[in-house]
Amino acid sequence: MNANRTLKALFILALGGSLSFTLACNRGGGGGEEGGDESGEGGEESGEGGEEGGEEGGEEGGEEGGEEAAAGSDFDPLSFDGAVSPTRQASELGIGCYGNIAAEPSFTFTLADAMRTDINVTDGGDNDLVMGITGPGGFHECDDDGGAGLLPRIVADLQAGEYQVYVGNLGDGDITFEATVAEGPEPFRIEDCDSDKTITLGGTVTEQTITGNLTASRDFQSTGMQGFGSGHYGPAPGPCINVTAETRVSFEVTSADWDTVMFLQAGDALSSTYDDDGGEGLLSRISTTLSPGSYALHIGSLSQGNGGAWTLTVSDPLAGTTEGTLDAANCVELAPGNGGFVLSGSITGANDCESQLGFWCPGYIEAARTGCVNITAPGELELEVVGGDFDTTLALTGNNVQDGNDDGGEGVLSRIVRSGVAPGTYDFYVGSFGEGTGGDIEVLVRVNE
Ligand SMILES: [Ca+2]
Ligand SMILES: [Ca+2]
Ligand SMILES: [Ca+2]
Repeated sequence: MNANRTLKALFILALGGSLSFTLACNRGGGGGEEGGDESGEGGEESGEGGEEGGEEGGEEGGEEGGEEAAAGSDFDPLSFDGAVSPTRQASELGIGCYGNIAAEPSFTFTLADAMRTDINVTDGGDNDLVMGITGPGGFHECDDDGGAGLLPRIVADLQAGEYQVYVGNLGDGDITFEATVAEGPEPFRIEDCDSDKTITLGGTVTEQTITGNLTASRDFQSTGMQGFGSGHYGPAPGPCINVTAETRVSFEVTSADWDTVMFLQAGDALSSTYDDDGGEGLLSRISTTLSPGSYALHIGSLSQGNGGAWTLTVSDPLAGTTEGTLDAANCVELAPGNGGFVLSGSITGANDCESQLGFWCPGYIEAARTGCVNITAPGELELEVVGGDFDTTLALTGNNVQDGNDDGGEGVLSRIVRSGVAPGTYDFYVGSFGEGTGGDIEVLVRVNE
């Protein structure tokens, strides 16, 4: 039973907020954790784990409040059950929390060490349960339907400390529940990528499409990089990417009927890239320059429970373009399918963009436009800073269009894509996020069908 790793998990059974029982639970052994009960006022549990252990029958070695669970692969799942009479909105816990919960936590648990934690709740019935968890440092996370059916599930990388779990009802009726707290699934490993979908890049890119299927993204699989690559990924790994020479490449989800996210996993978080809506609508796109090495690409869902068929287009983002020079005095003529241009020049950001142009745009720009495009037929206008070693910004104006962007391109570079752009003349301004800074830039201008 490993008493030296006993978790003191206090369990609050709140009935109408006026009566509660505090139960001590042991980790280990599975099932039957609930010891005797003691009545008390709600809210006393915080920070007082295990006091008056003598009253908590049925537990072993649980008297020492300081005992906590050990993290690691030998973590034994914890079980809880209870009832909740919702009295307040879960939104009081923080952003992203829905439904109704009780005043007090449904149960609490303490982690001795950081651990990827998997919390599941069920009522064995038809209620649309929700769950929220709060913890050290103002941590909170909530879920509605991340588990099976309408049940919530939270998988999170939790640091050591005490956590309060609130089980609730998306509606407002009383509920009973059973819950488990276990070690979460392993993070993605690059070497587990889908070798049947290997993308090999050797300096140049031949356009290709790859199809796949995100099955049941409610089977949440964290990317394993906390606060990074957020989303809900399926149990199946994404394509392998094998880079043999530095390559500029674009990965774009060109077909999916849900709000995709995409995570390009490199060996560490700094080298990895995440995108939500860089593609068309809510679809994802990552345009980047990859150094030789192994990568994995994960296509997931921003929301839990979504999924289905996806199509990924892999291409050279600059394919078919013609090199040119940025010229504020003359407009570049663009038509759908003419390939577009990569224009070179330099800027120094002096004037606040929003003040100068009169609409929202980030950073600092020059008094004169950086360049201009004359579109001769309707299409999708693509404007992207594809070269620059500083934090660029971008503004587009003309013909009833006003748009700004900071980091829509690669890294801190900028990108604006607008579909259904009418023929006419448009000015663009490349700026610098920092006042008075700048440097050499390359700007892609293109109109797509
Ligand atoms: Ca739910
Ligand atoms: Ca998205
Ligand atoms: Ca930027």
